[in-house]
Amino acid sequence: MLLLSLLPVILCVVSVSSSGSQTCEDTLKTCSVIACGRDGPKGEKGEPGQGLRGLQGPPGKLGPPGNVGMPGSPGPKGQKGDHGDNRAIEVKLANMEAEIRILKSKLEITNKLHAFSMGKKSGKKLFVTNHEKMTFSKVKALCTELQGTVAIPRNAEENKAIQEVAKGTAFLGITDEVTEGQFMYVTGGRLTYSNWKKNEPNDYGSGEDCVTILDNGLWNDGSCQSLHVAVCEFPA
Ligand code: MAN
Ligand code: CA
Ligand code: CA
Repeated sequence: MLLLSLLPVILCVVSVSSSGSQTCEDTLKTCSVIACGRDGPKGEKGEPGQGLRGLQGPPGKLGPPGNVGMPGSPGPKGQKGDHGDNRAIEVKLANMEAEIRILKSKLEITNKLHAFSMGKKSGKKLFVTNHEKMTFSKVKALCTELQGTVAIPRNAEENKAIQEVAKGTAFLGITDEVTEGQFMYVTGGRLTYSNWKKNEPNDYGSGEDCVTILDNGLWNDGSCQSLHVAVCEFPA
């Protein structure tokens, strides 16, 4: 029926050829009726149409969280913190102070007991010996180490005390080493008391510059290199 209605129109017959320049579309411009051959290759996608755009749809669903990023650069230095807790050290200090108080009172008792055992009398100097015999310089060094001095009798009472402690010839803290014939205390000063034996001091032989107390309590000048009992004195 359609074919019959088109009959009066000029019939164009186009043979399709791949090499021919005239296409079926070109022919369409000049012929009202076309009888094309086999289908040509598919044309390129056309431009979007000019129709009205639909409204924008709702936002999609939230995507999955991304990977953990790299660590950032260090922040600025903070302010200085508070002082630490000193309570532990304060407790330790209090304990140590309590311990020192206990030790002090124990030492006081120990010192009293020691003085008592040494025959110490209140207000009197203490004379002590280990009964060892040695040169005068050794006696000086020993007494100094014990924070004492070589025994010096300043009166008859002290002379007797030293005599009783020594129980033999002992060095006294007196010499004429500086000026011959001028006896001085090792602690300084000239003699204020003496108890020389008859005919002493005589600076016998090649010289005698040290002073000894004999077992009878009398004094003799003797060699500082001789060995005699060491007696030290400690203040009253
Ligand atoms: C005698 C006396 C003393 C002297 C001694 C030395 O006892 O001459 O004066 O100091 O000998 O050993
Ligand atoms: Ca002398
Ligand atoms: Ca002498």
